[in-house]
Amino acid sequence: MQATFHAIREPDWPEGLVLYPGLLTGNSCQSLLEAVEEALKDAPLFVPRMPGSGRPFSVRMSNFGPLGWVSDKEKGYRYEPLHPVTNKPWPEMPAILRDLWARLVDPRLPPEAGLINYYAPGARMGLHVDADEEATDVPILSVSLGWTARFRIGGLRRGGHTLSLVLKHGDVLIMGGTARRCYHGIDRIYPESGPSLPAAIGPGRINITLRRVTLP
Ligand code: MD3
Ligand code: FE
Repeated sequence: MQATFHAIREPDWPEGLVLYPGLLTGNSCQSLLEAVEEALKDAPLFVPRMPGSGRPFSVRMSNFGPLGWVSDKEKGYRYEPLHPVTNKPWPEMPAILRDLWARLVDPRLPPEAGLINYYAPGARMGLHVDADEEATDVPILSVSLGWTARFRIGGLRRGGHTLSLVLKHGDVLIMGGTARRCYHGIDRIYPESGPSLPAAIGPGRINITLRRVTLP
């Protein structure tokens, strides 16, 4: 797993945003994708819906860990211990993700949710802030797999200037400090721009975000 380990921070980026390009090597990505494929047999991708309108997200989701992020028309965004369709506990967090978190975020406070986002060709995620966690000051760690994405991040308010970053297979991104509270989203996925995902998942991109949800 120890690949480049070159943290990138740029002066025009929000404070607390750190990119580790290609931190996960080919083999680690491969075993992580196998863990995702295995998890999805037990906890299939579900279609999250906007609170109120019930409009579906284009991204499909599942989770690892004791808590999973879910959203539906009636109850909105929240963390739940059970899968919304199967009503079973989420699959265990893979060791590779727990280790990555211990190294880059906090060895003593484990992540509780590992949100799996699947972007089929054409899927996107609009600008939003992640604010459903009680542990608002603990960084979020993201791992990108498969096709490359254009990630956009702005400031603390909607409508300010934004900058875009390219997230590739094996990239790890940490959002701590100010960045943790910034608007962000995924504009587009570049077709065929990275390794294929397992056939059981489909073409496109997987992003896994590790989150601490509750306060210790
Ligand atoms: C910046 N996911 O799941 S990961 C999300 O690629 C989400 O699927 C995107 O935004 C994806 O909520 C982006 C990088 C990321 C995650 C959380 C952040 C960037 C963030 C929280 C605050 C600021
Ligand atoms: Fe987010």
